[in-house]
Amino acid sequence: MPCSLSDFYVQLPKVELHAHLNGSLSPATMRELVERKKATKPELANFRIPDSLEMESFFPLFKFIYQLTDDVESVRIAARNVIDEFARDGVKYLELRSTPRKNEETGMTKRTYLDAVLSVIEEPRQDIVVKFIISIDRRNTLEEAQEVVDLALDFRSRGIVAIDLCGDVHTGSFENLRPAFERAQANRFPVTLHFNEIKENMVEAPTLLSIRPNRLGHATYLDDYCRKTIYKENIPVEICMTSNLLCKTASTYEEHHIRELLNDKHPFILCTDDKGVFFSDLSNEYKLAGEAFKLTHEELFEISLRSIDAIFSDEKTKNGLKQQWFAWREDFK
Ligand code: 6MZ
Repeated sequence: MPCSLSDFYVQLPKVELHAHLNGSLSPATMRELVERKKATKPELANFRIPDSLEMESFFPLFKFIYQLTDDVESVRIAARNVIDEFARDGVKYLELRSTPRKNEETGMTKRTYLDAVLSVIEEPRQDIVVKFIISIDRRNTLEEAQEVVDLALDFRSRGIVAIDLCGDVHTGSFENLRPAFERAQANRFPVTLHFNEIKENMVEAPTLLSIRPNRLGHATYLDDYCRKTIYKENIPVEICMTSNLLCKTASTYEEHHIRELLNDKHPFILCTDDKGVFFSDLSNEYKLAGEAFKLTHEELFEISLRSIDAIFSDEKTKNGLKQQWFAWREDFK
């Protein structure tokens, strides 16, 4: 596919399937929210996202970010800005994810948090389709995880399409939370799990795979058993290259574990993870993958097109998106 445009990566229609709401706040949104909070929390103005991270320093960052989104109006602003930014970056279908949070001072409950995000997702727009994945945090107790499933059931008709397991890779255990995931599955919710993001997580891989997840996040470290199972069950992998590089679970883009998936033609989806914290939009992730693996524009188009098969939506939505992709390719020739 010839391309004379320098912004091919932005123009390329894309789907984003692994984006944490609070990790996706751009610097501009953070500034806007700091401004809203300046009367009550002036110290927030001094915070800067560091440009060098480790897994250990990554999760504590959210202690700061969560102070910016501790009331429903801020959550609404955050969600709207994040969706606008993805749309401007050429994302046509987005599955945004988040763990509902409460704050006693502002009166925000998990329910009003979720309502705030979903009310933004429901705003009619032509440029992007947005769905929501509700996240269970590894730090959650089983009771809290079941509360997330209750919320998913109550709010299902407002665009909740799946359940996710996320959170600090050094804490918690999936085994404790398993009954909540099984209940979600019994209620026909697909499941995506953060999987083997660090080597130490590999011990729980057989348990995670035993619930037959529909997608996996990262899947950075794969032993023979994991690779065979994932390939046999054809489980798509949500790939977040910059996130892995900055958190130092991949040493270079060229050596990123997407290389094996590409060679083995296993389905994967390029995603951002936390575009605000990692300063990388989805168009940039496509550019980085293209450069690292010498992919042509046609190959990148195919990667984007194939990602549609992994979305948590019905065949009609998938077919509609594919038509949109083909129409774009015709225009672009
Ligand atoms: C695991 C991650 C993550 O839910 O408050 N999160 N969990 N691995 C990662 N890789 C780097 N990046 C983000 O968004 C922020 C939350 O998403 C999870 C963490 O639980 C973080 O607190 P929400 O919108």
